[in-house]
Amino acid sequence: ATQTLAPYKADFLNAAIHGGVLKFGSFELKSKRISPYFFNAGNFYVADLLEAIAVAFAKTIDEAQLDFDIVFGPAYKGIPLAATTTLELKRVSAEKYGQKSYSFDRKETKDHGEGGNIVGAPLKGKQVLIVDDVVTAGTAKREAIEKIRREGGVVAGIVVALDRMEKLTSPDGDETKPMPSAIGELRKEYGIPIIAILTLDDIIEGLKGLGSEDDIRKTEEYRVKYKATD
Ligand code: OMP
Repeated sequence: ATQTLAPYKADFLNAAIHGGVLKFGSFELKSKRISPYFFNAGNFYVADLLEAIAVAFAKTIDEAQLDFDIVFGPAYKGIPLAATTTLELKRVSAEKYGQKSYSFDRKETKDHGEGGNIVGAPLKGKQVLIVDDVVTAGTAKREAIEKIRREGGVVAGIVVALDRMEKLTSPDGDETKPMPSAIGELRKEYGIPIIAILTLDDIIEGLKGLGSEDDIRKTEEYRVKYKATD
């Protein structure tokens, strides 16, 4: 399939590759799978790159027409994403987004001063949109959802920079078995929209012309091995 990427996705992919956020080589994931590529959102610390990711998140959120009050970034990597995306959304449309807020969680409970587990907009009774880096198994997203619910917020959806499109590991550990996707299970379990700026399919598509033959081949092989059935 020769589907060309939307310009803002291609721009984002370009920025991620040139900024060293998307790397090729051999990386062990949290899941222990060995991946030929790795996306490190912690490397978005140069102003141009920070702008590129905020623009891509804002565009993705605006196009999906998601209804929300607060952009929530799980600590730590989600924090600058939430703040910059909220600001960029206002640039997209001050009318639609000028009154939106952002917030994030503390990793440790603060018991002095103002206290509480949330910094930024209080979540109680609000529609909360989670922004985060990568979905592989979805464990980190589950934790964020539970945290928001404990604070009385309603999770309106999740937007991530990258959906790796990976299947869950079969209960018997056999990685050759077809399995549904981590992201699909999250969608079903919580009944919320989960969208990504880029998917693994987008990366492979966008890499043609950008990446080395060897990186593309290895990434395609990885996709065959770990892609989910849905
Ligand atoms: P879960 O999908 O909730 O398991 O979270 C995936 C996490 O893995 C991310 O939040 C990262 O900490 C890390 N990760 C990346 O950052 N980039 C990748 O390309 C792959 C992973 C990963 O280990 O799967």
